[in-house]
Amino acid sequence: MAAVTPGASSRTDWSRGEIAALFDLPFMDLLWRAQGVHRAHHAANEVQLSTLLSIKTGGCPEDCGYCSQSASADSGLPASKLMDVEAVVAAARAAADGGSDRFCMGAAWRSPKDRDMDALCDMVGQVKGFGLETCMTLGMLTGDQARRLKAAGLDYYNHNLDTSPEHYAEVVTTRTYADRLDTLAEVRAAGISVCCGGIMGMGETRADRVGFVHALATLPRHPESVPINALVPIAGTVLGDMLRDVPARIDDVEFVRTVAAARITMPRAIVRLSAGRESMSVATQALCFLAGANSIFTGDRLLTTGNAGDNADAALFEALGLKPMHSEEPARVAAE
Ligand code: SAM
Ligand code: DTB
Ligand code: SF4
Repeated sequence: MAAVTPGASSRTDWSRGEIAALFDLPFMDLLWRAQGVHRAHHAANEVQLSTLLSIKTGGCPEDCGYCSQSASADSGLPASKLMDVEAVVAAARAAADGGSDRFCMGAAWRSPKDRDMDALCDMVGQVKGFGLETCMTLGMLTGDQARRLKAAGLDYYNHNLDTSPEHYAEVVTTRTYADRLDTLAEVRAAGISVCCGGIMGMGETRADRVGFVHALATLPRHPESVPINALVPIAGTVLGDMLRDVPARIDDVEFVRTVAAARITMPRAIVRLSAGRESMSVATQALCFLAGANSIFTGDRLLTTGNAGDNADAALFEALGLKPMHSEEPARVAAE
């Protein structure tokens, strides 16, 4: 593991102009710089492995334009209730047996109900028992809910800003950027590590991608995990339908530039190459790793859509000489 400079703290005063200048660099210069930052803070060829499970699927009252699980989407996805604790624990055991480090449980809620908290805390406690790191993404949290999850042993909370503040209202109207920032602050205050990123390819401009990276890199403290998703266009969702007749997939080079900008501005974060890998070539994924991505979701399923799958990932790791990271993030966070 590459050493982290003791006492060094990451800059949180990036300007939009500085980040725009990173995006504007010649591609090779940008990758060279990103790889240098990466090697100064992380092991060069190690990739962290996370596994997702949708513990409560569909019927969500929010109107996120990308999401199959919104009740306002016409994606044909039936709504289900919160899974039983035993079924979640069985899936976590399988993830641990498969070599995953972190188990991320996602629920299609605007926010959890207080009556669900006991079951959620039970899940966290039991999943930790397999030696897995725990992550949840449940929508907005109150401070009290965040503290309860922390007490149960929750390591990470995923809550994405998704795009720039300016573009946000084009994507979701049932909540605001400020709502997202409020939950992120509650998660931080509770002492849970933050996982926060976004989706590229939602019709945003370069300036929006700059604004998105700026929003993350100027949080009071950088997220420990930054998932960068490429939009998975899903029929029946606002964005899936709107982008059907245009080149929906974000340009590969622009996607890699976004990963590199995240790496350079948030040097200690684990940057996750998240949704969208299934339709990405090995070469593009390799460029993302070169640009500083060092985490993926494993398995053949994300929440409701397909993922590259273990066989494809074994071949990817073999081809690129990558090996799984056994995460030391909590120790590093504590040492800061
Ligand atoms: N309901 C919770 C929330 O929104 O915070 C958690 C679940 S939500 C599905 C988690 C994240 O998945 C979203 O914030 C979004 O960034 C990502 N996501 C959802 N649908 C996606 C899609 N079609 N393509 C890419 N990323 C997607
Ligand atoms: C994140 O940024 N990506 C993951 C995780 N956080 C929860 C979710 C991706 C979902 C992709 C679409 C789906 O499978 O429904
Ligand atoms: Fe609901 Fe989350 Fe999907 Fe938005 S992204 S509709 S909040 S499940």
